[in-house]
Amino acid sequence: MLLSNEQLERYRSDGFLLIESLLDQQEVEALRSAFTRDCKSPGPHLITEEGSARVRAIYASHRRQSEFADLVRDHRLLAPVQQILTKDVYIYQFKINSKSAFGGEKWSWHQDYLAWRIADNLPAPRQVNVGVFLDDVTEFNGPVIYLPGSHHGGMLNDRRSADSKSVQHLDPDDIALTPQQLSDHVARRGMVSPKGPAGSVVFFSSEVVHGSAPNMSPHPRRLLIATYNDVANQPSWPEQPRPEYVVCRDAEPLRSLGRSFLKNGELVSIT
Ligand code: HL5
Ligand code: SIN
Ligand code: MN
Repeated sequence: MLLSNEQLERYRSDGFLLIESLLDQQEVEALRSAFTRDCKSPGPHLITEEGSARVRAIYASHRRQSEFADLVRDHRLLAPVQQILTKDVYIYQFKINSKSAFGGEKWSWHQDYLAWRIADNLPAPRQVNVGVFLDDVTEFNGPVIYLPGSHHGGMLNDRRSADSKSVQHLDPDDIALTPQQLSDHVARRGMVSPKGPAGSVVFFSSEVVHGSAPNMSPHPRRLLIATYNDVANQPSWPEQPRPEYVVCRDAEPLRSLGRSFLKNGELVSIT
């Protein structure tokens, strides 16, 4: 699977690109079961909503469940990432943001690369995020909203706020845009929230501003986000590097499976 020149052009201009129904229903089911299974392994990689036992996010599932280990090598995800970024890429971060029905909380407006520059000394914004919809995404269940073109001007902020929302990871709340910054950007090119059936995929830049509203609908919105980084762009590790679940250490270039991750029900084991 390769992106057309027109799709590449859209990614470069907007900072994101939606491909509807890239994965089929059987594959989505397999990923959902792997997610449910993974949520049963306790640890700091599991982040709950404030004052609740509900899962807000879970990190590094690709290190524990083969479905995800294979998915990140699936040619439908990896080939476009290589086209956008470079041939040698690895997984920098893997997370599933689970916005549950009736109360999944918001994710504040932010740029990802700022988090990684502050927390991990990541030298350059040479990442592509791949967002995989594990549920149908509609206007009702808290879709991610992007500000098209906002990846062109570099980082809008330069520090983390003093009060941290979560110690396990850097919550977008801690690096959120000001209302003024947001209004200025929206006045330029507006806001877009890609929607589509489960199995749809959004490729998005680590510089594009994005955020999402709470989910007050009766439908969950589970979103898997795999962040690929250029192998030549490793963090220069700070004195106290963050745990491996939030910044992956395995920087071996990923090799494509050359097939869909569930072809013939086949899964390769975790490496
Ligand atoms: N939670 C991530 C981290 O690395 C950063 C956020 O969406 C990415 C801003 O801790
Ligand atoms: C994020 O940027 O990681 C959060 C986006 C979302 O899950 O809505
Ligand atoms: Mn983000």
